[in-house]
Amino acid sequence: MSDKQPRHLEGPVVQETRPKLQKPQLFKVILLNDDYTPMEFVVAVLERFFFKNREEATQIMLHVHQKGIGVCGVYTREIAETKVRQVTAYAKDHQHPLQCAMEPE
Ligand code: TYC
Repeated sequence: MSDKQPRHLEGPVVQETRPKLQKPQLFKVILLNDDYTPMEFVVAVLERFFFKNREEATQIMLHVHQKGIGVCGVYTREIAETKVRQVTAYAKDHQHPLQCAMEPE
């Protein structure tokens, strides 16, 4: 005779659930200053691609203008890559030398 009871007569199965999810690495998308891109164009970029309002966009643009570099936003890798690509293409399209890049947080 089997010494094992049927499953339905045994105690509950308790599964240890320790979430093993990693937080995604984040990247800062940055703008670099230059002498030629019009201030108004940089403000428009910050509104269009980073969803800043006019006031925030102006502050970020002036920060970059004065300090040489500034953060537009922080995103996961693929979003950050897309922002950099979009801004770079948009600037090139308008024949401005505006440089956009990303760096790990
Ligand atoms: N320095 C530019 C000017 O005086 C303005 C500017 C600001 C350009 C920010 C690029 O990322 C930039 N017209």
